[in-house]
Formats: sequence, C-alpha cells, structure tokens
Amino acid sequence: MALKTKIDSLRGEITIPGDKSISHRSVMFGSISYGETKVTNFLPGEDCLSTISCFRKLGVTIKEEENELRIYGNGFEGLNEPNEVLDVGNSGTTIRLLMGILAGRPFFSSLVGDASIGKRPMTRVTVPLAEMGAVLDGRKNGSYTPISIRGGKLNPIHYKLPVASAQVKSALILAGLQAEGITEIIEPSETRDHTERMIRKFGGVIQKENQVITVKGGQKLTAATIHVPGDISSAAFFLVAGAIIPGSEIILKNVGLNPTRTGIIEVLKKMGADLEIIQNDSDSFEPVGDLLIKFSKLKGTVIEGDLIPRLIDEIPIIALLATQAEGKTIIKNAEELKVKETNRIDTVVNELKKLGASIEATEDGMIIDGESKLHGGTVSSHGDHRIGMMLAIAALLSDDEVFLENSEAISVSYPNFFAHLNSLLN
Ligand code: SPQ
Repeated sequence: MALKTKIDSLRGEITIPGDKSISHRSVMFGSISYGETKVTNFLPGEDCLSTISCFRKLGVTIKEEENELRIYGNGFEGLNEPNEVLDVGNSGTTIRLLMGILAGRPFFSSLVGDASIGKRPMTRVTVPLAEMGAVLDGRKNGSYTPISIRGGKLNPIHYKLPVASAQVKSALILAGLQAEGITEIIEPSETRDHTERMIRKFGGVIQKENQVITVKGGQKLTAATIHVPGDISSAAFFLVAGAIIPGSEIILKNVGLNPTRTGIIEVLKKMGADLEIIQNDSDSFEPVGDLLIKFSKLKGTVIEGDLIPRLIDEIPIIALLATQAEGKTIIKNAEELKVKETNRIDTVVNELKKLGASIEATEDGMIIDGESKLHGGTVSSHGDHRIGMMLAIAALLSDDEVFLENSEAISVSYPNFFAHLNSLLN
C-alpha cells in the first residue's frame, strides 16, 4: 500500500486498543477457571482471535458480543482432546502459553502456526515441560512446529530461565498450576508480569520475591471480570510519532502502565521527549493512564541490560526514534530480537536503510546515528506487524512516496492502526 507522506503534524486524541498480552491471558484464564468470565476491551487482533479459536477447539464455549467477551470455563479438567490441530497463526504467545496448559492435560494435541512461527524456537518451552513429565515432540528434534503434546501428571520444577522471557515463564507457571507441589522459576531479568497478576485476579496465589516466582499446583481458579487496558506497545507508535514530527501534540487515552512494560516511557524521557502522564489509575489490577506527547528536540542514548525486556517489542519504533535524535543511540543485550516474528535486528536495519537512515546491526542490537533526513522507497513489513507500523510512521517524515509491502500484517496487533493515524492528520 502507498503510505501517507509529507504531513505537517499529528494532532488530536486516540484511545489505545486493548493489550495483546493481557487479551490472550484473559481467554486462557477464563478457560481454565470455573464460571463465567467477562472481558471488556478485548483486542480483536488476529493473534488474540487465534487464541479464541484454539480454546474453542479444546471445548470451551466463548461468546463474542459487541463490547464483551464471555468465556465459560470448567477448570483445567474442562478442556477436551481436540479433534483438529490447533492453529496459532502468527502468535508466539498463544503457542508457548498453550503448551504449558496442555502439558498437564491427559490427552494428545498438536500445534501448528504460520511460516514465521515455524522459524521460532520452541525448545525453550518443550525442554522444561518435558522435565516436568509431559511428552512433546516437533520438527528438528522437538525444536520447531508442528509440535505434538501428550500431557499428563506433572512434577513441579525448580527452573532457572536461560533467557528473560515472559512466554517461557508463563508456560511454566501454567504447567506449575497443574503439578503436584511447588514450582519455582528464577528469571534472569524481570519480564512482563501479566500472568502473575491474572492468577491473583482469578483468586489464585503466586509469590514473587526478587526474581524468584513460586506457585503451588492444584489451585482452583474462579471466573473474573476483566477490563483490558490499552496496549503500551501499540501506543508506542504514536508516542514516537508525536515526539519526532514537528508541531505534533497527541493525547493517548487508556494506556496500560504496568511497570514491567514502561521502558519506552523511560527511554523517551531520557532522550528529552515532552511526555506527560496526565491521568493515572494505579489501583486497578493492571495500572492504566492517559499520556500527552508533544514534539521536541531529542538526543541519543544507550539502551541495555534489565531495561531490554521492559521494551523488547518497542525496539523497532525506538530505532526510528533514534534516527531523529541528535547523536548516537546504542541498543545492546537485545539478541532476543532475532527470534521474534522476524529477525527484528535485520528487518529494522535493512528497511530503515532503504529510507535513508544511518543504522548498523550489531551482534546483540544496533547502532543508530541521528538526525537523518528520511526519503521515499519501497519497504516491507516481512509479515511482522511491528515492522509494518514502524515503517508507516517513518513514511510520515518523507517528502517522497513510500510503498509498504505486506501491510496486512498490522492486523495481528492493531487492526485499526491506519484509522487512528488518519484521525490525527490535519
Ligand atoms: O506473541 P508474539 O508473537 O511472541 O508477540 C510479540 C510481539 O511483538 O507482539 C513478540 F514477537 O510479543 C511478545 C513479547 O516479545 C509477547 C509476550 C507475552 O505476551 O508474554 C512476551 C514477549 O515475548 P518473550 O519471548 O520475550 O517472552
């Protein structure tokens, strides 16, 4: 598609759609708890629809109404052996968390996904789940989809995560809930804690001290009413757009401000962005607030260490931000980017270079020299939603035409992205 270019400024207000990570988990926890769970502001993105479809195949009744999702759960025991393969589409969260649930179920299931899922590593989940007692296999010695699982009785595990990953942590928590005894998981760095918050919201108990998480098996979870906050990873595209497009002023309403996800806010502030939290509700089960971003002069920075898991999905748009800041920005310790929907180090660097950015890939991140004047060209999302949206924001800075291939990938996490973008144009 031809992208919008040559714009003057972005001004106005948008309400950010539901958080993808929390939407997935609301369906999963609604399905494994007892009773009727109601979910409002559920994200109807392709990934979350894949989660709904998988749980329906496992026998869960899920009703999609106009503004509400209703899930009729019957505990882990209410899940039945599926007659068909479970297709997770493009969603890493669906497949990895689902494996944790299925590991404890006494039946056979098989999981497939699209071409991108077929390249993403699964041993990080299959190995510890096999250690707990599940029988798993897959292509290339159990590394890749299709994955087959024969679940059953699970032993608890004491496991030090080799990578900082909320998906691996969550899969092991979900398996731990079905094991006989106490499962202990140690994180190398803190990652998003939506699974832990969900357990508490559904009446369960989970402990977290420093980076050690303990959960007891055999807990009975009860249905809950969930209001999904807006996705800060979606808001990030407009936060950056507001910060780099002269004359912009945007209010972003209903943004999830869970501290395990707010690395982008810290980076924007450190780079000199004019960003304000104008309304904040930190009492709800997931903190939420409204943000005001205005254009300002920015400077380069270093992004590394424990900050990386708190902004991992925002790195593509942070790379664009850095192209407009004065000086150098260095992103390191971000090798996990290589195993996302695409190798996000390579796709970000290659696509931004096509538009004239000064950016180089490193082993574990990238180095960006700032204040580049971006120009037109033909770019591709490579089927990665976050790359597609980053390029659509980059195009706004170009005076020449920018054509985006594979733009449909954006519907994975932000189906009304272009409608929101157009509403801010003057
Ligand atoms: O679900 P999926 O495909 O893995 O989506 C991504 C994304 O950009 O939307 C990553 F590619 O988000 C992950 C995130 O990177 C969602 C997630 C979660 O909901 O638990 C955790 C992160 O992945 P990981 O591997 O670091 O645990």
